[in-house]
Amino acid sequence: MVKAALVVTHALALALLVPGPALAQRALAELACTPTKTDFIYHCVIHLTRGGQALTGARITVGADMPSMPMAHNVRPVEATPGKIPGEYQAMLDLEMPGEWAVKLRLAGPVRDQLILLYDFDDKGAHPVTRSGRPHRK
Ligand SMILES: [Cu+2]
Repeated sequence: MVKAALVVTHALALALLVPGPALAQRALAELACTPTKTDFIYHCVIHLTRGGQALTGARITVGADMPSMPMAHNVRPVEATPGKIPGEYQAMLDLEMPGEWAVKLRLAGPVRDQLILLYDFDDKGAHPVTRSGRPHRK
């Protein structure tokens, strides 16, 4: 009896260690934003991939929040439209101030998922925020 219980435990541990297909196939997104002539309105291109392939046909709702200022902003989520190349989508983000924003992508269609992208927005565009909290410049 003891041995059987051990075997079961071992199988369970393995199941937990091996990522399931859903996890391995998570969508990844990158943002490239350029400021427009209007203050804090950015034109953003979202590059969406899954398993290294361009993810096409997704419906993306884009929202934004400032982690450092909870409840301070109320940015209305917008629908992204397909961009020029497969896996590309574009949206205008009307942010209320520069700084660090958590851009929230809600995906529907072939993949249902939610992605949070931390980006620092300034007068040149948007840069991904690294774990150290400092914006990453290319
Ligand atoms: Cu703010």
